[in-house]
Amino acid sequence: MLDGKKSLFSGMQATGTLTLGNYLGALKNWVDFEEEYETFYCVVDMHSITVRQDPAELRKRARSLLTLYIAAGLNPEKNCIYYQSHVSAHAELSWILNCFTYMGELNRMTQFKDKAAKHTDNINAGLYTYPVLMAADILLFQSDIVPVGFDQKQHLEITRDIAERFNSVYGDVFTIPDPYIGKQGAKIMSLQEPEKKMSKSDENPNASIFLMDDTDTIIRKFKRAVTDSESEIRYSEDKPGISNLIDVYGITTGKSVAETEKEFASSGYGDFKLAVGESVANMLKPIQDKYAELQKDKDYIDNIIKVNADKANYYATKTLRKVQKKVGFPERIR
Ligand code: AQP
Repeated sequence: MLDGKKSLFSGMQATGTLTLGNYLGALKNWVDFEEEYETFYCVVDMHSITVRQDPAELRKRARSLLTLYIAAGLNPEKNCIYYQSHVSAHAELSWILNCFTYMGELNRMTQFKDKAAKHTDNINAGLYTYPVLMAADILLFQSDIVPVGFDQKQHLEITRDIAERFNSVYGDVFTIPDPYIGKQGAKIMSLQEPEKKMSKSDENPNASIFLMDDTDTIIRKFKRAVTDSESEIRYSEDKPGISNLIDVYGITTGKSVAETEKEFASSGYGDFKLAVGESVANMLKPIQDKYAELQKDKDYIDNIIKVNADKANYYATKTLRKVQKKVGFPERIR
């Protein structure tokens, strides 16, 4: 709760171009909350450097991601859209929360295990304490809910544990957040390895649909999507490729699994893949057009960055000061 209003935080890393997974699992849901909640949508550039980044590229991607938030429908006057690195309270609270987090808890995090396996030459402490910085992001804004994809559920659980531990020592300092995981699209799978989630940093570009892919590329990637040797369009655990495409088609067209299966009962995989590709391309086109338009207006985006960083700093500092006082840091003399 912030000033008597329910509060929400979410963010994304500027580690690559957003995928259809990021969009359907998280961003698409964000636009529904602006009336009921005080919302904070962050470009988590501090999280991004847990994996080596090219500095110029990171800056470019971060701005592009912030612009994409708006292009996808977030009104920057109603939603606080900002860069994590512009609000130093994220790092300061993260340090304090590190002292309330056990290594045993961090050792269990599957994202750390996955990323450590992928980046064996750079298993840094930041990658290990990533969930603590994420807890700080969320708790700074006294968030009631955090809309994320299914892969982030474990990080939400550790956030709750850290907050409860802190509150049990110092009283009701933090709101305990709940994850908000959409009913559809919570886990979109790779088009090349459908047992694995779609990821923006996947090295195989055919595995992911990027939000800026043009229609031909989208259709080509869906046509090449790995499926199985049968030809029946049926949702089943042993058909992860086709089931993933049925999920995507369902979200983009609003059709249920049964409706999709019926619609394509006498079609082959080729026709179905084409239909999925076309429905995704149609969904993304207006976002791509809006993005292109926004990119031309540098002053408008600069102003959003400035105004919203001030707002985020205001609320974040309020929580941070409270926490600093609780743990025994001396008060500032003005
Ligand atoms: N495949 C997915 N299906 C549904 N939701 C997904 N999300 C990520 N992948 C899928 C959700 O997107 C949001 C952004 O996540 P992030 O940028 O913080 O990092 P991530 O979860 O690690 O996403 P990626 O795409 O896999 O990034 P990289 O490749 O850098 O690790 C989150 O809400 C996430 O749940």
